[in-house]
Amino acid sequence: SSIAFPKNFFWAASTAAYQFEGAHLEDGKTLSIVDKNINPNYANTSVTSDHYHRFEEDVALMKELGIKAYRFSISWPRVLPNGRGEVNQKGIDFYKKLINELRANDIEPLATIYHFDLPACLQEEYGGWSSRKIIDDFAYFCKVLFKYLGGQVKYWFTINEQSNMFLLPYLMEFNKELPLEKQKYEMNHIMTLAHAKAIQLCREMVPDAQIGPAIGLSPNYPETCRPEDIQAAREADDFRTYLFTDLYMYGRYRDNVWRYMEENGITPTIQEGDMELLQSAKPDLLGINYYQSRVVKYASETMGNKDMTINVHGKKGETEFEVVPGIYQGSSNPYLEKTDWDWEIDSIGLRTLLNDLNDRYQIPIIITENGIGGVDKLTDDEKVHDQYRIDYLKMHLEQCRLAIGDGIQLIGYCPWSFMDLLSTTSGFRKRYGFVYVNRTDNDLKELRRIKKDSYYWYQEVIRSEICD
Ligand code: BGP
Repeated sequence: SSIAFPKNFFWAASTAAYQFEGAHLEDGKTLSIVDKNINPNYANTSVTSDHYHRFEEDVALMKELGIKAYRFSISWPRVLPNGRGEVNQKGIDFYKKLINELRANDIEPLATIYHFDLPACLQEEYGGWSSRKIIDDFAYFCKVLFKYLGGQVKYWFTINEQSNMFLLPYLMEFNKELPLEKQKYEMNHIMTLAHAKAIQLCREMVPDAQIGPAIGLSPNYPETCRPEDIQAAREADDFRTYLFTDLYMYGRYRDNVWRYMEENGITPTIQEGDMELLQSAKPDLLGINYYQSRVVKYASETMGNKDMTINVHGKKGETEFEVVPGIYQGSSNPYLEKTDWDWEIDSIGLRTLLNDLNDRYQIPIIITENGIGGVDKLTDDEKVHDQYRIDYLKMHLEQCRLAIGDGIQLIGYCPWSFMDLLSTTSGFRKRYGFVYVNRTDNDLKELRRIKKDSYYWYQEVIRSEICD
């Protein structure tokens, strides 16, 4: 077809520190809240893929794969073991070496500043994201990164999936004594302020860099053409997408979301200067993590509020949907195939989402995550036949291409994940990588790297820039 991927498109791949590095207490690093709270039924964060010790071998595999850019995250407690104050030279050195290795191989580093791993000491000291004290500590962490790494890193992502931290409480620690909903909106406000500070600092310290959030988003479809369900789907977009993106892009709260918070007595505390700060920090680009779409229908006022229960065992049907009384409740899509973890496979939803965001914001977009988690098997002759992953990525890339034809300024695609790594909910049973890591939850084996079929497929896509 006549639609081509743009010149200098970032053919890339993604990882995150606590899921990939291991060495969770090495060379001065202290524990993060995810290190402590990870599901104890599966592998923990102590070794994961051992990237900390094998980064040179891993970058060589990236080079051979042909990726032009690599998205990784920087561990806050590795760089600042006390959350603030003295910089851990060995922590900074690790990232410097990694970045130099990437640059030496012509791979553009795309760095995420915060990917769920708050230093546990800050959680203990003042409750982490529930306190405005974190804004200064986060700003200090950003300053350290911009000072030591800003010369080499020109693409930054502030916070990964603020939207999901909000939806999936296992990524945050909440005070059990206080109402959960109230805490979520408060933390969301504080986190957005921290994100805005990071953008301000980046402008001052690394003026030639580009910076934005990485948001986990799904478009919401109505379950039926009942007008109540159509309205519910629009409001689900307001509560689960535009609440975050309007704050990032315009520094304002959606009226209907604000009204809901007022009616329920859960508005965040807004101090003088907050909204001005948010308005002054417009991102240069949006990072979008896309895995699936969602279906919703109207939920009556009398229903109880309910969080989503996610499937952690990989047995179909375990997911329980969210309920926001008077607004919407989640439902399942009978037209879509689902993964064993109940994630609904919908490549067209990605095109829909990209168009919705572009209509609203006209800003460059990069897909910071997209991929499929499943059980992979190593054959006796050392192969991994992950055709289901090739099928998934191929469909989604095709929709990216169509979205480019629609006029979306798509600048890159970072599948999740470059290599197998720890799934936060399901350990090493649920894999995402182009490269297999030879270990299980309980047996580290020798952690050898083995290229899957999808690795060779992606290599050819990057070489030809054709996605079939
Ligand atoms: C995103 C996270 C990633 C990654 C991915 C897959 O929400 O940003 O860190 O984990 O989802 O999720 P999971 O490993 O739970 O399947």
